[in-house]
Amino acid sequence: MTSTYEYLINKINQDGTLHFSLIDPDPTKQSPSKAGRMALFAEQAGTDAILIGGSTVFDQKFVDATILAIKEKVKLPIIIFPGGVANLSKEADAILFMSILNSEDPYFIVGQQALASYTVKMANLEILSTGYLIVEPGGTAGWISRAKLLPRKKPKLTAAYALAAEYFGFKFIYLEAGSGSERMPSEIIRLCSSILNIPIIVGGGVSSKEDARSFVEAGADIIVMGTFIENQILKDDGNALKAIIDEIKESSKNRKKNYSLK
Ligand code: 1GP
Repeated sequence: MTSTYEYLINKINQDGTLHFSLIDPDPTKQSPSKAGRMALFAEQAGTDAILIGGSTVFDQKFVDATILAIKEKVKLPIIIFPGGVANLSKEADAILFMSILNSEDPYFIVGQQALASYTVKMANLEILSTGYLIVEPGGTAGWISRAKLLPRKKPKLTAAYALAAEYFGFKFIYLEAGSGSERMPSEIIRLCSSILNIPIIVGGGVSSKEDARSFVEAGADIIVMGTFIENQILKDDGNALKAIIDEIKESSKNRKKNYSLK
């Protein structure tokens, strides 16, 4: 059986930039069944994987219930994008096992990961090790994780952290501007893309075809959208999302990336 990692790398190499739909399992946002419908529309719109995560999840049972409801509706890989130790579930296919490399607090760099590691092992989740970098303005993720936010106007600083992360052996880099925030400057993505040999995930504030196209052109390998999906997808059955994903696929189809499996 193909691993989630192989699926992602092969798809990036063959198709170009991928799209991930982020669904927050926080029950104050939506019920599990509503999350299932959101995922179904996202799948029909052409998304490549479902991310499950949020900064304010405090009980694993919501994560389990949300994933089970989504699994009833879609065939896509379901990947945990943990906001903290409670954001785990054995029902997922894989987890972005992340270190927030520019946090000032070791708890967010390796502490909570160590505390969660036995649970992750027992859950038999596939590990997608990810160096997570939070750039200004950083949003809730930046505030909670005590990040020393990377400056928007100094791309070289983010790129230096990203390169160090690759040298440490992380399989992915996640450039985060903060959910619902001003989106990542293209210059940062461009510089990282020019020096890294691992895929770049970018998220925060993507809400239009123009945003998506500029990220593709800068070299993003995976574009994550959460807030837009949360606000829009049940209103138009995923039509607006489909237009953005079509733009991603169209603008990245001729680019050539050839990542090797690590
Ligand atoms: C959050 O980058 C993601 O980590 C998604 O951000 O909610 O702004 O799409 P948005």
